[in-house]
Amino acid sequence: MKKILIIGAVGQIGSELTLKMREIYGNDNVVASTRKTEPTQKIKESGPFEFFDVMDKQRFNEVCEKYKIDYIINMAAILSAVGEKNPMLAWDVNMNGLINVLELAREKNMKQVLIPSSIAVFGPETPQVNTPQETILRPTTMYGVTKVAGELLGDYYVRRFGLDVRGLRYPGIISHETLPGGGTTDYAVAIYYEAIKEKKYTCFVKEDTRLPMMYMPDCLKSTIDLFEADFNKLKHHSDFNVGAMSFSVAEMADSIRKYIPDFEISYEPDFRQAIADSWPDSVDDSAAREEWGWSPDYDLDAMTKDMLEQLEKKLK
Ligand code: AKB
Repeated sequence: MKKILIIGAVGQIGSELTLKMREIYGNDNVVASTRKTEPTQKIKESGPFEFFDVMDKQRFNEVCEKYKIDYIINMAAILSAVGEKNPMLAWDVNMNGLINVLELAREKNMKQVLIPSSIAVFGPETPQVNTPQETILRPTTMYGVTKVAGELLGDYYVRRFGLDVRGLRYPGIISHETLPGGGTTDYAVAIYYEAIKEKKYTCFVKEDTRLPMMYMPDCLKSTIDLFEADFNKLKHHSDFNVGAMSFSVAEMADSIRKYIPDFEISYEPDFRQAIADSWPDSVDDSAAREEWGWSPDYDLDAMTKDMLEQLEKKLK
């Protein structure tokens, strides 16, 4: 049986991934960890949980020994907006944390490391529409710089040490369980919360800002499908484009108005506009489709319907 450690298990994706993987691989086989944020009762009660800082290699090693970990999923990261406020923190967590994960996995002959990347690897010189798998990677954020370096390091460990490292470039992820923290695409979550609470939302990017996005069920599916993929069939490793949908903020507002006709939106762009403008509108994910069968389930309207239904129950 696989023994899986999820680092960053209290964040937006980590919290849902932990519960989903416990369902699939057995509660005791999925260890959740975080640096200091208190986990939810669901995470604490459904399986093993450890507090540790990925920068503390000795303690990290102790946790891996204790549970005989042979698979690591590293969800810990400082995202784009917080990373621009504190670039050195982003470098420290995203790079020094990552190198500890890769080194420990190499030293302990682990079976697999999965490290998410992001559309933040792209920059203003990258083709914006249907962005190819292989293209110009010149990001303008520290988060993007660390994600490009992470992809290169992951592929280096595959080539140089034969370690099985995998990663996918997440678009903006939309979900209703745990709020995202510090990203540029956070508006695409906040808009639904505010639609239910206030029937209005002031967006920090302009109405025609269009980005690739994905609903959480597809995010979990893509992560677990890549985790399960046959290594011998992979031609790429740490950098798979994964697409699901692509829409502007105005199109999101129209989709919400199908369910909340008097929803109002206004715009006050801030520093995150420049970050959003440097990222693609949509991505070409044919490598993920060919190499491990990627195919998303949700489009904008299906996601809007489900988000509003779930948040209605949660917030009212
Ligand atoms: C962010 O906005 O920083 C993240 C991402 C696209 O990786 N959600």
